[in-house]
Amino acid sequence: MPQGQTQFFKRRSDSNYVNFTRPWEDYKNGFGNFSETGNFWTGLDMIYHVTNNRPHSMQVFILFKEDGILVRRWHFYTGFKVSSENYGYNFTFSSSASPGGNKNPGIDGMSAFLGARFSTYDVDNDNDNNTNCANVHQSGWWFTTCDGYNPTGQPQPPSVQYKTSDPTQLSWPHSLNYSSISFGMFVFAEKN
Ligand SMILES: [Ca+2]
Repeated sequence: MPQGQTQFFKRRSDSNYVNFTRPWEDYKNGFGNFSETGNFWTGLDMIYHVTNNRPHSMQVFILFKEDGILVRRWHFYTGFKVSSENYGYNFTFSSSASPGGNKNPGIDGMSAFLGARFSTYDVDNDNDNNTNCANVHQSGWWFTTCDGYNPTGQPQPPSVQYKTSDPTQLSWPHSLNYSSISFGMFVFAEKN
């Protein structure tokens, strides 16, 4: 891993199952298997400190199975910063872009969550007054409404090609509505 790079989180379907239906304290402090291939969440406090210490960019990667072929797609965010717990760990960024080079472009899914406070099943900060969307999605995220995407949700096995209406399913926007097999984020220090 290049210097100054921090894995934020990764969720993938494999036998190394890690539960993401977790309380606030776990999303704050981190959990899971931090090996190279693991399922883990680094912790919002850590990402807050890292991204406020110096400017960072953030990369999202999503693995889809598209007509039988595994395709990893990317989207990039510059000036990515997570606020402290007092502000619900809401995040900002200065710009977003598709990757250059040989990386496949992915759709910007983060803008929909801009300004939202983080939510878990025991801390409801979403915009739905009647429902805890983290409970509906069985995960933790900067949820706004309960019918949106669920990046920390349950990954689908490669045999499931298209996204269903199951709100617990890992999901990220795709123009052809493919289901997500794996999702991850990492942050890295920007060059001065
Ligand atoms: Ca709610």
